[in-house]
Amino acid sequence: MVDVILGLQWGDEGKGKIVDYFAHHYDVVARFQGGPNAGHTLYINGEKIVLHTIPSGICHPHTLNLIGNGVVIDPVILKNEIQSLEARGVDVKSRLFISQKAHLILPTHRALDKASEQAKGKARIGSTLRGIGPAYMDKTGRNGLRVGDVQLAHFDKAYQALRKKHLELLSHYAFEENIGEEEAAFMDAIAYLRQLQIIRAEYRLQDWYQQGKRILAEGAQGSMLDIDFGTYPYVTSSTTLAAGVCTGLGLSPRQIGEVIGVTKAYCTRVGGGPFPTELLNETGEQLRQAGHEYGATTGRPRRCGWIDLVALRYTCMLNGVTQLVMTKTDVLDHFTTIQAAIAYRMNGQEIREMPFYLDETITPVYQSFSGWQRPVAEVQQYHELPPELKNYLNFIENYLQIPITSLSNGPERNQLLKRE
Ligand code: 2SA
Ligand code: MG
Repeated sequence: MVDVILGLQWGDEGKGKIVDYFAHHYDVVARFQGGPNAGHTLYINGEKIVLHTIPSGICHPHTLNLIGNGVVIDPVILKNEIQSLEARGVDVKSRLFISQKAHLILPTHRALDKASEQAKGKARIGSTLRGIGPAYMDKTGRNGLRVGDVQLAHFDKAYQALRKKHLELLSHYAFEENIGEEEAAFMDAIAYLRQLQIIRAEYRLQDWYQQGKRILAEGAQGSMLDIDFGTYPYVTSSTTLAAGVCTGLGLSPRQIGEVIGVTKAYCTRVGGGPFPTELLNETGEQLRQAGHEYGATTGRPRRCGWIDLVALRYTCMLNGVTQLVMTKTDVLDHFTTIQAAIAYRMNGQEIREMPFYLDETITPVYQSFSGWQRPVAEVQQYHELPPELKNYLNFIENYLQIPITSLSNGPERNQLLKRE
């Protein structure tokens, strides 16, 4: 069976660390959606590594790593990422495979992303400006260029045609950008890409599956950023849910096994859009400082708030989550009181379902918990956790009706407690 690890909130749940931790149980780690908008941060022997495109299994020498067809690739970012891993002594090229069917992000996609955000003004999505939206628009609009195209004679012509279309669009936005330099880097990176292992990934994945290789699909962003079920239009442009594993890798639904959902002990969001439990006060700032909540890709400060169980119950349902991993519990160490949203108040009524449109008139209904007020980062066994934390975890498990099987209590690979 193919297991899945994905984020249940608005991204940055700490999936990178969890995938890296679980990776030694797997032979293949595959990314199925998103692109370099993702920032998966790993700490290995005190060294920080941020991955944007390459699966988080890459630091385990025995794993094969696959970038699936559902991913959009910026070849310049991919090249830089490979080179920086190689500089750290990681052997990448023999263990990295790329689907022929993954779409390319062009320099003009990035310009279009900027132009579109600028034109939206206050209503901007707060995109990472990595060209994600425009690249997926070209995919569904049937204009896109795919990785396999770089191996074909028509590539230059097809590139020029798409570039021309984009420049016309940009002129409508009255957006001028000199893409000359970026384009030179892009062409260099395309030449580099041609030397990588570009494969018919859906078949090879099936071979690996038949050979009994253990496969892990790694999600990016978070379920509340899903194009269909997230807080639309403040979402990303891909299917971030478990359903995306099938379309983004070419697997059948019958091949999915465990769905491991990752949630922070609290909640964050970067970019615009509704966030019912957001704390625009001192407490929110405390969470940001204690949790080092700054975007791994863009460095933007993340918005912080309490855990939202209405949203979590929704994303657990949509993903068919079989077990939960809670991260960054140590960030709550110093709080005297901790809160969790258990319902929303909307038009004077309490609801437990995600409304069609989340606006400011919707307010969370909180349940309060006493904090544990001592550091949990050094705790080695689950049963040694403070009773207040256990109480918090039990409440969440009961609410969601899904077990929390691991708890991450610090950034390092070894700071993870398995439930006995
Ligand atoms: P985009 O760039 O078109 O996908 O942006 C659309 C929305 O999706 C959000 N988004 C993210 N939210 C959290 N983390 C993401 N990755 C980086 C990280 C972000 C960063 O790991 O920290 O470094 O800023 C990510 N990627 C996209 C985005 O904020 C928009 O709201
Ligand atoms: Mg991230």
